[in-house]
Parts: sequence; structure tokens; C-alpha cells
Amino acid sequence: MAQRILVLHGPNLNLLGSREPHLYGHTTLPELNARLGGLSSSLGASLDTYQSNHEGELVDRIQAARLDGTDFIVINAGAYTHTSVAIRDALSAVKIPFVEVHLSNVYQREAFRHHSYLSDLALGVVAGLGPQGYEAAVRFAVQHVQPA
Ligand code: CA2
Repeated sequence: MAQRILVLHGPNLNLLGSREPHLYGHTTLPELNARLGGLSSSLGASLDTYQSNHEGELVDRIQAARLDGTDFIVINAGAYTHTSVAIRDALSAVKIPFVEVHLSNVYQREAFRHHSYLSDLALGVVAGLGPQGYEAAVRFAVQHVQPA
């Protein structure tokens, strides 16, 4: 059975490509999702994507992943990374392995971005590589779920 990977995008990431390109680049969210979908297919995996600006909706999607056969989650929780015990608890509850991704290098930015409620539960964290960070995470996910 093909591995099922879920890519979750948190608040404001729907604005990708339209504002603050010095921080987040020129790639739009639909372009990024399409690129990740193509990469997953080429690796024999299937990919779902979901973006929400609402904490509870992200929690609901994480809970649904427990029932829909998701094998691995790639998550950029956006600003909720630094605030959300609820998203942390959901990821902890479903026990689906995950990687945390950030487009920007959060450690070069304001101190409040240096703490993540997710990192210690994550298998790994990628920050500062732009869209390539998601690609690295998807490649890792496929390899982790079904080692070659
Ligand atoms: O670097 C990242 O990927 C972040 O997760 C992005 C979040 C920020 O709160 C985190 O500290 C780091 C913000 C996402 C905002 O996305 C935008 C995209 C385009 C234009 C404006 C905002």
C-alpha cells in the first residue's frame, strides 16, 4: 500500500507568494502543494494537503488523520508553533510520526519564534530552507515509512 503523507499548513500560509517574499519566497501555496504532490507520486506515495487559519480546524484535521490512514505528517504550524498546546496535544495523541517545517530560519528572527511547542515531539525540524525544506521532509517521510 502506498504511504499516505499529510502536509499541514497553519495560519497565514495561504498568503505565500503574495506578501513578504524576503521572508517566505515567491512560491504560492498551490504551487508548493503541486510540487509536493508530484514529488510524492514520483516516490510512490500519496499526499494530502490542508491549510487553515484556525487552531481548532488544524486540531480536527490531525485527529482525522488517525482514522484516514495517514502514515506521516509534515507540519508548518505557522505562528501556532510558538503558542499552541492544543496542536501539540493533538499530535501527541494521534501518535503519527511528524516533521516540523519552517520556511524561514526562525532562529535568526525574534526570540518568541525560538520556542516551539512541537519540536521535542517531532522526528526532526527543518527551518530556513524555504520550499526545499518541505521537499526534504516529504523525502524523509517516504523513506521513514517504507525504508528502501
Ligand atoms: O517560517 C515559517 O515557516 C513560519 O512558520 C511562518 C509563520 C511564522 O509565524 C513562524 O514563526 C515561522 C508565519 C506564516 C506567515 O506566512 C505568510 C506568508 C506570506 C505572507 C505573509 C505571511
